[in-house]
Amino acid sequence: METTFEQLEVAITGKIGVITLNNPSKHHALSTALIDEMCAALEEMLYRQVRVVILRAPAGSKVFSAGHDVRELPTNGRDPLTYDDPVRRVIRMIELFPAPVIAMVEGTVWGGACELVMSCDLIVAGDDSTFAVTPAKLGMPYNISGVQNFLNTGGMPLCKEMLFTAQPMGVQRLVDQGIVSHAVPRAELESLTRRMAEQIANNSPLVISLLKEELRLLSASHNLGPETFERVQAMRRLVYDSKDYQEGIKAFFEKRAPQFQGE
Ligand code: YXS
Repeated sequence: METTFEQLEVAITGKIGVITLNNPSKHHALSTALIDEMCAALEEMLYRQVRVVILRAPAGSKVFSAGHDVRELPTNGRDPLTYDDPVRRVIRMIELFPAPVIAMVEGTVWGGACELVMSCDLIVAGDDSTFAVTPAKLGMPYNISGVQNFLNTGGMPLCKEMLFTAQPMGVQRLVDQGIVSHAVPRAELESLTRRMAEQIANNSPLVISLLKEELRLLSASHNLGPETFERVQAMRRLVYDSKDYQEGIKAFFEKRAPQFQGE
């Protein structure tokens, strides 16, 4: 393989590609550098015509990914989650990737990493994994396509509970909602994922690619008019211009609970 990766391990064996997050000192936070590498790895896999991609953290990880790299979030009144945000870029790439991407989750998943995992086609997880969707804890004006992604994966009540409480949720709740396909002891996770990947890889790649696109189009078919979109953008702007947003980021770095005033 020609591309070199520093924040990932990338392997292609036969028809199966594996991307392993590899920045443990920052708990695999989704920095621009890491996401750029993920996009490059997916490009390579597209070129090599892999039929399934497995996205994982190193075996035994305590944290699957800590989410957006908080150090890269702007605090100068600019929108922190624009269309070109790195996490959004890779999520679009996964959605459009013409073969299934399986998220194999070990450990805790935070913030933007939850959306990344949920944008994968299938999720299998260790039975001790947890998922925390954190914008309300960080004062973050989450964007409408991201919220739609959460909603598309699970039911409205669970989606609201995750978004409003921002607390880690045990994987079994997500299995019950059909968001996670299987939660198994960590020792069984890799063999289960491999088995599933091989079953997919042996099927017709053309049909799977067609089904994936059909499902994507059907699940994204909630059109918003320009006026509604602009109204939501105005609400988001109020959030990223707020003192609470500054407080959320400040509290993160000071390792304390944020004190939100609603202004
Ligand atoms: O102090 P050093 O330099 O060693 O760095 C520490 C942490 O600052 C760093 N780190 C991060 N750096 C950037 N972005 C992050 N998201 C991030 N998370 C961690 O990694 C080093 C080790 O972290 P430390 O000491 O806290 O480790 P720990 O084992 O005590 O705790 C592990 C975690 C995962 C429980 C803890 O690091 C944590 O709570 N991380 C933040 C999780 C989180 O709230 N993520 C959401 C990020 S914002 C986001 O994704 C969205 C935009 S949103 O929230 O809207 O969905």
